[in-house]
Amino acid sequence: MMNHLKEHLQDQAHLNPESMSMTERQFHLFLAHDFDNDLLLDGIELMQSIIHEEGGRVFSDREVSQMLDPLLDRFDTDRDGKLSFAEYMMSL
Ligand SMILES: [Ca+2]
Ligand SMILES: [Ca+2]
Repeated sequence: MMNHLKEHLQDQAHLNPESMSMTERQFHLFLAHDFDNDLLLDGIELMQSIIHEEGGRVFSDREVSQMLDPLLDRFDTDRDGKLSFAEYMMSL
């Protein structure tokens, strides 16, 4: 697990965001929030990405479900409760 993470970060160090396509940048953004590396963003990971965008403010459970439920309802097309990269792309 740690080795995998180190390898991933090493790969990242060689990347130049300036030369990436929009899709590549979005894919790295997606990977940055996929903490368990299963290539799916679950509710917790999505929440982390929303908190990050909102500057780290704390949300109540109610606010969390108000934000996540419509998101998953609209973009989780295969209804597994997680967003794949293809589903995530549609939500941007
Ligand atoms: Ca994940
Ligand atoms: Ca899904």
